[in-house]
Amino acid sequence: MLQLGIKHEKWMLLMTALWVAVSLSAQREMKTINDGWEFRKPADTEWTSVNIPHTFNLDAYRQPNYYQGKGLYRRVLTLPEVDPHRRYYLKIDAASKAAEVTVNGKSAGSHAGGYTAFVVDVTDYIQKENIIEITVDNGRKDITPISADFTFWGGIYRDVWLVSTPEQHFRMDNMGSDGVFVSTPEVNGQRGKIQVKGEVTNDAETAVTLEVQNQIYSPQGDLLQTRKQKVKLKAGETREFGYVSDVIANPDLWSPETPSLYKVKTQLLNPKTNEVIDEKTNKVGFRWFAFDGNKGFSLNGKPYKLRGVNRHQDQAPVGVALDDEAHRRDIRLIKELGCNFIRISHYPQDDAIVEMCDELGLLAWEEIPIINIVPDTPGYADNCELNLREMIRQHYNHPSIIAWGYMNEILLTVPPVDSPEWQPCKERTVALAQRLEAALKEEDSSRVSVMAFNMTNLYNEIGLDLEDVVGWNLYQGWYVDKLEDFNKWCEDQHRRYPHHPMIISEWGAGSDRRLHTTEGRAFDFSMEYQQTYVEHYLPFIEEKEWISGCTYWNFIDFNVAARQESMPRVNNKGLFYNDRTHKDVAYYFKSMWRKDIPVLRIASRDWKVRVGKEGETQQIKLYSNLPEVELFVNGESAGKQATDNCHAVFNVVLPVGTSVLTAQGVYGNKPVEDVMTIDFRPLPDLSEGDELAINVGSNCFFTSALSNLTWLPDRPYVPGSWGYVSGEARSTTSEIVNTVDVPLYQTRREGEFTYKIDAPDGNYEVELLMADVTRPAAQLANLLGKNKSEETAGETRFNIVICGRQVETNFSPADGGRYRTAFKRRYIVCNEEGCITIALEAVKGKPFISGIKVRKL
Ligand code: GCB
Ligand code: CA
Repeated sequence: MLQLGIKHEKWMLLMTALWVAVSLSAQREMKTINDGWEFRKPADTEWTSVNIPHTFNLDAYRQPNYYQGKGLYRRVLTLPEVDPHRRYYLKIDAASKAAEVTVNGKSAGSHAGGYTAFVVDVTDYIQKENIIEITVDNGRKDITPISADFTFWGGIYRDVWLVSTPEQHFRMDNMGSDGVFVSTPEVNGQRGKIQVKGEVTNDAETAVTLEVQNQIYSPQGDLLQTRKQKVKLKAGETREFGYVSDVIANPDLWSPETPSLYKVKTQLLNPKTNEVIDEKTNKVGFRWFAFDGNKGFSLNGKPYKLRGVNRHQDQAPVGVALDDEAHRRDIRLIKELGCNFIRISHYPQDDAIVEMCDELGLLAWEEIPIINIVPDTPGYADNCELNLREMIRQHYNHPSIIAWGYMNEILLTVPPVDSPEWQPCKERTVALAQRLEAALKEEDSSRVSVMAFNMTNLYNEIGLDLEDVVGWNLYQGWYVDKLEDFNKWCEDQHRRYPHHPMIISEWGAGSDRRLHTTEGRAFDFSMEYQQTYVEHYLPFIEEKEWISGCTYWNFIDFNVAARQESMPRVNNKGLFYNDRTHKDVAYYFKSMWRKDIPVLRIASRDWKVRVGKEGETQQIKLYSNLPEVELFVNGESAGKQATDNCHAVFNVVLPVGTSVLTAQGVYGNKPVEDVMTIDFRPLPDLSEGDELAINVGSNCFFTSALSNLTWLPDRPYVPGSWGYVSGEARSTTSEIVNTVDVPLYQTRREGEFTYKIDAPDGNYEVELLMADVTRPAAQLANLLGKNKSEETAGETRFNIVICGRQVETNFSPADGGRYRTAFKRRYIVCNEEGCITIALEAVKGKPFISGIKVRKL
């Protein structure tokens, strides 16, 4: 029996004392309440069951004008009891772009900003049975971003926490932060000190005296120092505390190579019982850094090149509703590439991201999304400042962060400088920059401020060069100019502004796995041009010590509902596909940036079906960090080559059929190998029933993901073969609808021309592909006018004559308003001349064709 040996009253007393002790010492409790929510849009009558993270914008995968407006969430929350001596909070890690929270029908709080966390004190509203309602709105124009090259996903797409604390606790209403801030006011190779600052709140109706205890642990887990301080709090009072540790001698320094983390445990204690009332543990890295206009970046006193990528946060099919493990997976991938740096672009991201940066060792630039233009909208600037301060307070304790950013390409869509709207716009922009720069420094003088410029010197001329470090977003050889103009731009800026440290914060080229070529060009979206582009930029960045470093644009192919190009709704400049599989160029970066492991990769990995003349050589590129590589085709050596700029190109003849390509090299004394198979197919033989498919107007092979048929690049006619006679190759970036083979229709030949295909006499099926793009769709400003050249005046009408028979008369591909709409027509024709001729005769405008397919019957 329980009472055995104890008198009943005594036992009761003991139990009561125990219960009191337990209830007083019960610390902060945190749990997610991500499950069991319901969602609807205002216009919906039905609620649907959802889990958080959630976004209501999966429509951004299907259409440019995705839903921007309100989204309603609700959930029942049942508590076993409500303790009158505890405080209750909801912590929402992100709700885009704004949120209003009600508990049991009463308004409990609201928030402006879609990328930072916020805490709502619900103590006054909470009961055992509750209905929590959160209304979000991603359509607000007073909250940044309002214009940018990514989708403004709406929803509660990061965790929702229920937090409860005793009546005394670290401050809970400090902009979504933990209320405890750690830093290293002194740090060098010999000495380091840790500072802890914070605030304690007493929500009780009586005064209390408490203790704040700070304990420092080494990276190995040994307790190094303990310090206690008394805090006296009146009823309802919030008070600061602060302390600087004793010297830690010869601290283990934090760096990407050695991400050593000390730990500071900050506890709120009941001085009488020593019980823990509240507790926060933060990780601290001892590191220091500097940026210099001439010498570049240095870490812990040594020159250090920043090597990184920009990271967007979406992944199909869930948009931005990613679980923490997906975020952590990304940081692992980035680290594995050899990066030591990341630009968390263009907005604050999940805590899981920054935590992983601390732990795996990635220096970080984090920013708020003020992009393209500063609007003249009431409240906008205030919200920007709020979001900046929130970001800094929420991620202040992360040693990985070295830079805070607040504007990206803020002059991209401003009115022309000679228009009357320019002056007020300029003043507004500069004023906001000055305001944010001051707020940033007030919040955190231990990090640098950054801003990303695009390709104009206007930034320097109007006073937007106020930040510590400038990020240049440069796309020469893509949106504008030639590859070499990138070098010129950097050199010119360095010459004119030698004291302004510089990071190449964006540079990139798009690529589409269906497009391949041996003559890559800007905007052909071939995998090969992306290779050429990065191979040009990176050595220059590496070589110039005055370039502090770079972040490639972008880590992944990411969703932009309004983007068109070869993969509508995708910005395909990624080093990785959106599903996080590597593109070829990822191996180039890895070869350049990792020397601790062997890297060897046969490139153009997606080009698995190659079509060509038998006996014709094929280019095979290897990416590698090895000095020498060898390629074997079906076991036979195609020679050894020294690598240059981390690659080597072999010209090999592939036999018809499947070939095994083996790349080999030696790392240390370990053999390294990479293998792929290529299916080589001879040019189609019409007499054998093959289909001849031509990607008219394009330099690229296009392999349809549906049929696997390869469309061959366009070429001039030579007897015994096929090709065009005259005409002009043209292309568009406009989206083409009613097809998945978009790139086929985005390139065309235009003018009065003839296509000739030498072929044995007989009956043929000739298919013509077309899409009228004379009225291009409105495009993103980021394309910098790349679509302007598309416009041709008026309507297009022409006749089509195949093998002497007029198959279309006064024909208009846009009939019925079919602009930017793919279609194909098949004609049965009889070839009696040993050559199929397709002739276009203009009636009005310029005739054109986008693709031709021929099959013998
Ligand atoms: C930029 C923007 C970025 C775009 C990128 C592009 O300069 O900062 O948001 O996605 O260019 O790909 O056009
Ligand atoms: Ca084409």
